[in-house]
Amino acid sequence: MDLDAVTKQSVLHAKPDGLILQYGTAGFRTKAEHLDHVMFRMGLLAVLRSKQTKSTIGVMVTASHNPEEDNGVKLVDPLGEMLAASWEEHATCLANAEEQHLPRVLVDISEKAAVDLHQDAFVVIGRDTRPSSERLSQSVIDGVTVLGGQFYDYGLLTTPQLHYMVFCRNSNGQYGKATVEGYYQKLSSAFVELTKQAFCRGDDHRTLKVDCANGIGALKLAEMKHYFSPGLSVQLFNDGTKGKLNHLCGADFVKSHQKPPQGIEMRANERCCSFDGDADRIVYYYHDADGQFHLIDGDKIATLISSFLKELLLEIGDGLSLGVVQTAYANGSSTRYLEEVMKVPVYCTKTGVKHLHHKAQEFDIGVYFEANGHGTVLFSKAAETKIKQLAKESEDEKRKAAKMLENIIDLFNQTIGDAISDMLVIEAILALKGLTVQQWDALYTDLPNRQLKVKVADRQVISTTDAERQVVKPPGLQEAINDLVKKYRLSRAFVRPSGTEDIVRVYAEADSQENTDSLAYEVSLAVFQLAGGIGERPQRGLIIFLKHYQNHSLEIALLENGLWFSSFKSLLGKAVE
Ligand code: 16G
Ligand code: MG
Repeated sequence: MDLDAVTKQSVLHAKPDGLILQYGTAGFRTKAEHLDHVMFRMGLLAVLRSKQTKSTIGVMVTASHNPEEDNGVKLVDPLGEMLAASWEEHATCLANAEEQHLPRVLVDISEKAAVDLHQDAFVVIGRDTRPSSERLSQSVIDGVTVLGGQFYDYGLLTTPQLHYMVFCRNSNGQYGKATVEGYYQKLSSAFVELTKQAFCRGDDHRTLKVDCANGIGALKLAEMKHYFSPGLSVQLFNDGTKGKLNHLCGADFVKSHQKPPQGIEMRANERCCSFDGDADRIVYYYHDADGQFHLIDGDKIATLISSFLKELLLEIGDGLSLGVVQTAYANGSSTRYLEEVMKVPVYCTKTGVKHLHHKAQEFDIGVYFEANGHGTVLFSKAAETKIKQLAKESEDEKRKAAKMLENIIDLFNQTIGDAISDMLVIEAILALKGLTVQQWDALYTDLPNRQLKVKVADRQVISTTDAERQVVKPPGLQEAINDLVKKYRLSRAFVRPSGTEDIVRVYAEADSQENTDSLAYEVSLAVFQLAGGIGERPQRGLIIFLKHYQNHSLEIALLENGLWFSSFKSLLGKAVE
């Protein structure tokens, strides 16, 4: 390591005094103007990780669904997975080292992680469409080159595409060709093969409206759509030509506000979906004939996919295990449906893709989805081999099912949740099963739920256990939550410190929206009182304004904890007309 060269270069990417950042759930994320030194240092770290693993490492510059002014960075490990936890600590140390300590921290990491400094290093880089991303990815490149690493800059990519590239390179092309073209071809040919029978029938499942959050998903889907048309024709909205990234659109907006994005033309019963800013999340939705909005989130996506896979597994009859992994945010109705109706084992992990991903690896076939629409399906090597063999050797029906599974394996991006890949899987299943979006939605009815945020002086005073469903500290908070939950039917509530924002998140569900909102409010208040709340105390929902809405009903918007949430249409309905 030429530490003098590092010191010289680092001055050009100086760390602002006193700035402390943490490699969180999805890497570093903050205002773009504070990230130059972090990018340079993540270039350095990627070289060390590459030398240590003797593999290609990825660096993605993105802040996903955050506002356009933010940015972020995360490292991708050799199998296309998120960076190993022990290296997250190294990342945090390196990012926070004062200028003069940088060489020592680099040496420390190399020693602790037993990095062979003579080994070659190769790093691949991708970035989203934020105005700051190009400059910041150049800082990553500066870090890589000053430590003598080789690199390939893919330029604009979705996050899942970068994960795919890393795995392709480290599997010597076995997973696919490490080019954007290779990605389009792999997914599209699996989709076309899988849907052959359905699309011959000429049903009307063929158009889908996609809200691209004014992000990278729009560019990539526009390039890719010719590969899978005419089987499926996608119509892009919020493609970045006019609007601002993630502003009033995208999967995160739709999920958290439970309403459609701006900038999309929805007709009754039309199937629509939204990607987030870096295209690793997807949610579906539609308006019914009465103008009511229906959200189909990650839980329902997991249910659709698991039931399809379970049917195919029964047909091939080979005893392969199927498991579903969720987080505490999964709607109680989805868990009940999966366990009691579908008889599929369900597991709960902490929030964050890496936790779900690792749990899902324990099954022959592991389906994982967060309610927010992030997820994929993992197939073990043994399952893949078995399925491939059955697709060649077995008889008729069995072979047909095995062939479908074979194509599904190729259609999923197994490195990480991928909005484009998930969209194609969902479209294929709906077409093959002849299901409308309403029929899919009707699998079960979501319990009313509410998420709130509480500001506290230090969110780390809250620690949790049992996959974030129980509070351990501060004392008395869990008991208070238990007492509040007991007051309502079908109720559940939990709180956890956010990994991406300086707040505590509160989740509640119960038998009615009114009860859910009361429970969420009461739990917020308990957090405020017992965990050092700051600023304004949580307030019960206030009716802020009433206005006429389509077909003479009323829209009532509520403000709670300073946050706008939900519009209840027809709440007063005809009574006021
Ligand atoms: C990150 C995670 C996402 C998680 C979210 C939780 C990845 C790639 N992304 O966006 O999975 O749901 O954080 O945010 O891991 P929170 O901790 O602020 O609730
Ligand atoms: Mg994202």
